Amino acid sequence: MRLDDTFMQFLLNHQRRNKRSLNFLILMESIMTAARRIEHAYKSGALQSKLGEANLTNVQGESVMEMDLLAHEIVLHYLKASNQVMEVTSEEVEKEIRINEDGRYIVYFDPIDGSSNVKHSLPVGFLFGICKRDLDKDETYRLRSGNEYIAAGMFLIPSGLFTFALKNSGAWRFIMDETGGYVRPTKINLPEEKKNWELSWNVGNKNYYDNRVQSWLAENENLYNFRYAGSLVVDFHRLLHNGGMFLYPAIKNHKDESKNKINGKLRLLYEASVISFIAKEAGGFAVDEDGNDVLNIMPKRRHQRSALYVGNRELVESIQRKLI
Ligand code: AHM
Ligand code: MG
Repeated sequence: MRLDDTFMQFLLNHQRRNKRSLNFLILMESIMTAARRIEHAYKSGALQSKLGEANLTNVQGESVMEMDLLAHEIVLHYLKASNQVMEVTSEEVEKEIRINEDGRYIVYFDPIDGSSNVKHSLPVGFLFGICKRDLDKDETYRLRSGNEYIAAGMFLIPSGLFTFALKNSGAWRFIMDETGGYVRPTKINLPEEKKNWELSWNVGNKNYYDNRVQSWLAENENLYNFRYAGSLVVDFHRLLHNGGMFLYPAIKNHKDESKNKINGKLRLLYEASVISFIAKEAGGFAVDEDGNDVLNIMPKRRHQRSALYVGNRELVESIQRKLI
């Protein structure tokens, strides 16, 4: 019988080695439990007719799926139960949710990333970023930049894969075993070898990208394979294996003005910063529409959007030279 190392063993060793508290383990246990629950709900979603729309729109004016709401409730429930969390921000709720004034952590999450995949039972994600509250002074409840995250992760649902990054310590992949536990830590790095590099972007938007982006694409798009699943977690998961770049640029000059997204589509706190944090720990880099390092962006609004160019440093720096 093969007895694999579990996520909790991995984290316990990390905390001990770095002489850190065990509070973080309690927090992560609640996130792992939530992910297992979401996996189960998603796998049985079609049978239970839970993959439809909730007939609501969210804070961003986008239609909400039943699964978005269910996953949000699951994550919130387990975060509350952990007693470790001061405040959370969820994609599904406009304002912050205060949980425990004495909690050590702040959590930003998107309970279901890639909602348009839900009704087709295609893979989706669950993204989270974790910051520590101000412990040496009164907490000001300010929003944090990606550089202040201490950890971030993404679950690929329902494939049972989990990618987890720890500040200045690297990124790891875990797989779900037959008992539902996440096991077998494997260190991951974006491959430098260009053979399998891919570009990932919504080709349908190409004519509405800034000229600088269109010019970069004209020079580069034929050099690499193209893949796009419509879920950031799925697309970035492929990139972590194969290398390349994911881009969701600003959309300008659309014939239908309501389709313009001058700041891109992805949300900074629980999408762009989370993916950029994981990318950095896997040896990569991420910039926004002006070529700024995404991890340096100080959020002004909770659900602020950002364009995103993320992947192998060489490719991101190449487009950055056009953007700045
Ligand atoms: P969501 O949070 O509503 O699911 O939106 C985020 C998703 C990302 O996962 C994905 O990269 C992007 O939106 C796809 O957008 P588009 O359909 O415009 O290509
Ligand atoms: Mg979402």
